[in-house]
Amino acid sequence: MLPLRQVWPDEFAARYRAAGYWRGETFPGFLRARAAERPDAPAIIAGDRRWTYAGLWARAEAAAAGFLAIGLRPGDRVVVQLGNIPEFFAVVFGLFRARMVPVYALPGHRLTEITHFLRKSEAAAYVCADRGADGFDYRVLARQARESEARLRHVIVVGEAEEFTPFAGLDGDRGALPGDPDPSAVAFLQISGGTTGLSKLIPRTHDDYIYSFRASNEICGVSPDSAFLVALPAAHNFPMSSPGHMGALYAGARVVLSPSPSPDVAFPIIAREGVTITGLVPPLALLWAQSAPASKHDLSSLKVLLVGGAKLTPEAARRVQDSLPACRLQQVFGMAEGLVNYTRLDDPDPIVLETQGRPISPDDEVLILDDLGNPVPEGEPGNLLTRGPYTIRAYHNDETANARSFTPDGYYRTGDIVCRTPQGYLVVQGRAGDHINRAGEKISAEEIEDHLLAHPNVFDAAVVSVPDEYLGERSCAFIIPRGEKPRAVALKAWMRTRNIAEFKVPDQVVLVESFETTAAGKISRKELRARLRARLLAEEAER
Ligand code: OOB
Repeated sequence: MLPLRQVWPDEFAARYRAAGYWRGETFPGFLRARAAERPDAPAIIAGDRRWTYAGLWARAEAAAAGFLAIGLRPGDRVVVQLGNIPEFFAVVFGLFRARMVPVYALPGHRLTEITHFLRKSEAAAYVCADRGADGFDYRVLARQARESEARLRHVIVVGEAEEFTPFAGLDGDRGALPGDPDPSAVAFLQISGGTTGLSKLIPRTHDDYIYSFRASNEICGVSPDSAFLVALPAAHNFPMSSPGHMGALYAGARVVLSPSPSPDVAFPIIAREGVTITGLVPPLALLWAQSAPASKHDLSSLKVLLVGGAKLTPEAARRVQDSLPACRLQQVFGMAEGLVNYTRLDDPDPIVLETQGRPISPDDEVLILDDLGNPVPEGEPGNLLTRGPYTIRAYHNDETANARSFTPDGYYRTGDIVCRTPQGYLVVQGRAGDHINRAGEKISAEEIEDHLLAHPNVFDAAVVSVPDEYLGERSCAFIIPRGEKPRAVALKAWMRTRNIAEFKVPDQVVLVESFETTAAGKISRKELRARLRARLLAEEAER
């Protein structure tokens, strides 16, 4: 099994420790401490289910002992695919407690993605629910995964387990539990937005990740009296750590789970639980802005609304801020690889509405470079590169991606094009890579093109992003047919049989006779996508 590592050079590690960013805390360590300090305080709330800090810790220890009892070992990786249910927390803290490593899949992922995570992480187990909030039966997926992945030794199911191991029955000898992990060890694997090809695995350490949400708590005003609403999927980095449910648990605050981010589900929960803070992607924030003024639910407890994951335009930001006057909008521009920027709660309106914030840490190093690697003049757009106390230095098990995504001196190439204001705030202008940011879900053009090319009537395919009023961006697949022309609906239906997440199915399909070539011959994929996109936009503008 490949070792899990995330290593900063010694002089950087020493600096981050000396500055007090890395304090030697661990996930099981901080939860045990909170459970001792405030055993009866509510930790997790989901509908009528309420777990106290002591209850959550006891469940995590039972799960940890149970994982060991069925034969899993410290260091094992475990793909976790759970929605916004309390068991998510019992499972992941159980894994942390047993020194195992969660690999965070999203509820929308299907067999293709899950198999990729299982393989890439060399996982020994997969944890899922019997069914998702949308009714999807994960046991069917588990059966298929087990067939193709010999290494997968255990499938653990929350709910009706059928032939698999029921999570509810897990328990074991607490005396067999190991001591707390090394704070500089990898705590979990997060997944990348997948800008090129398949998602990469992001190893985050206890030290680095805990710093990112502890500092976020301060920036977002999270205290023990806060109640954080998890409206986006709990496994996504944004609701996990900005400041997220992990920030809330670190603070001893309440984590309130919503099965859906839609206003009709989330608003009554906000009113009932006195939610004080939450995070949304821009399309949802706009939906909330539309519904809030006429809502019969009392939303006055909500003090901070974080919006990020995709660009929030100044006009949209204004609408969101105006619709919730008692609540402060906070823009957040972050990435699962590390760097997170926030507008600050006391920033004046123009900064909050027009920028995507500034970095968390004084030691976040930010470079804005032209395509040749030279710094751009102040205020000009360029490629954003970064390194710092919670930005990874390498992906797991992916030398090709590492060579492409990191500079020799350890900067991560974010792929984003940004400008920096004189006060150090970043304004996102776009991105260099070919991915589609569909309402915060990142889709790799290359990955979808690969699927399309497997269709017998597709000669060639190019996938591009097009601006979309609601989603921010949607995906459009240009297809050169071969033989019988495939119909758009049929092609989309066929894509669904590829067992991929629904958000990756192209929103639009355009058949063309050929792709452009230049006098010099074939043009690059990147150039081709850019031209096709421009052509589509020009045609749409004419209509
Ligand atoms: C968050 O994380 P990822 O890993 O799903 O996606 C990161 C990418 C960024 O590189 C950027 O391209 C885009 O998402 N992005 C934004 C943005 N926030 C993220 N683009 C424009 N404006 C923003 N405010 O999406 C994520 C992780 C932690 C906190 C927030 C978002």
